[in-house]
Amino acid sequence: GFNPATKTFHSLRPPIHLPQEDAPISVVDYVLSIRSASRWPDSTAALIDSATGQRIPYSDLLKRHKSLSYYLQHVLKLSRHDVALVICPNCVQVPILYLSLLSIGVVVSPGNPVSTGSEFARLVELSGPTIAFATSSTAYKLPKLRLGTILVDSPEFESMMTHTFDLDLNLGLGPTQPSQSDVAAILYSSGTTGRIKGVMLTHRNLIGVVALCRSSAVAAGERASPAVLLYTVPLFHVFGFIYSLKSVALMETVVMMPRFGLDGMLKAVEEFGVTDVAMAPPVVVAMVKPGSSERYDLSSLKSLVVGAAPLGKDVIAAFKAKFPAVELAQGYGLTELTGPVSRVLGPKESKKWGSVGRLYGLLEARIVDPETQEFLPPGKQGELWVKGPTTFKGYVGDPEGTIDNMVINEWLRTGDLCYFDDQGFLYVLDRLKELIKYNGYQVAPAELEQLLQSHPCVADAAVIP
Ligand code: AYL
Repeated sequence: GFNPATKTFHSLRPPIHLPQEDAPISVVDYVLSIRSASRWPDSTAALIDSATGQRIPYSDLLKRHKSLSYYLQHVLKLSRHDVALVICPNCVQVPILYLSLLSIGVVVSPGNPVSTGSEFARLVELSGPTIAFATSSTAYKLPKLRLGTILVDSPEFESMMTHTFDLDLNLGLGPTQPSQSDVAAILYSSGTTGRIKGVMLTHRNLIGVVALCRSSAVAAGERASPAVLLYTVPLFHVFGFIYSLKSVALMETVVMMPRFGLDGMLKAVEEFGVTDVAMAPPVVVAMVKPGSSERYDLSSLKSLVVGAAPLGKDVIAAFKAKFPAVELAQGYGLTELTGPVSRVLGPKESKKWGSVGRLYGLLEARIVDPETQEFLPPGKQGELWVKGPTTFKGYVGDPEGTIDNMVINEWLRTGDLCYFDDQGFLYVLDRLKELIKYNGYQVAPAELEQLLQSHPCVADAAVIP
């Protein structure tokens, strides 16, 4: 709701309670504490590899996580504040690796596996990792690090996860126990100004985001069986990164696709009874093209969570016509806010076509006139500012002091042109910096892209000034 006195939009979702800020817990402690309250049995599949059909139940995931954490800490001697690069395509080993590194306070720094050698050199320069985890197809591009590179698709890694170290010793974490204010992850984003930046997220940020993901799962109601999620989003990007944590917290089954392709995705939906798919808009655009999906049985699908870029109204209309039983839930977020900011929740809200939904609990927002800096009421367009416990800690290095410009009195300037309607639904028009000036008018590239995408012969489109 909008408070006219403070000119602030408050979340209309139920309040969310976070652990005490000074409690010495990591995001993994938090995830596992939620998990243990779940009503699903530990035989539930945690991870399925869509290529090989390998299935790892939760009981096994926990054993692997414990074993790997022990190895990282006591054999490799990794400890709190060390940085580990993770350069892997989506695969079942990665979520287990994330949990293990995070639980011993090692900073996880995942990069895009298709980056070039010089791009990796830049990541290394930015975040100073001591070790890298990669696959045999990506390792050759990495510079040499102090502790080298470990291949997650090797038999050695498999035995690090499955070797029964004497876990009963219960050595405890000692000095490696992270505190919530520790940096947990460095994600890379080119942000609004082109050059790649390392976005530092703390355990507190990640705890906040897992809590808000859980709250929307609670609000959506209990399911008769565990959700089966397919990630088409990469695990190195904030969307996939936080999903890999929230899925464990909610005991979802995650179907991992190493290489994205539309047919592979649809086949996996049919084969594994996928209920939810996390994706970016181009996948929705591809799904609605005639002839793209008719050959598959997609009856298990309940919802698509679509975020990370604008989704055209025509695409939404075409999707609803073609898949009337599937909920199309748009979400909006950004790396600097640890991902999710708003989402559409449930069939009622999804009637608000084109909206990216309502603010998650824990968050407040303002719409600010870019010229006068005035705070605007519902219905008026301006830059979206957001405040909450998921605001990032800063950029690594940051010699230009970018964050001073971006976070003002705890309010994060998103750089997005948005408005709220009078029921608290958020609409994203475009990125302020990308607006095209044409004859003095502001033209949103997203609007032109949507028009082009609506043509049946156009697969996808990007518009630049
Ligand atoms: P970054 N509609 C329009 N633009 C969007 C949307 C959307 N639904 N979502 C993100 N953007 C744009 O850091 C917007 O300009 O994170 C925003 O500033 O790669 C920028 O993308 C941020 O890009 C979720 C839901 C994660 C969304 C995300 C988005 C992550 C994109 C988790 O649950």
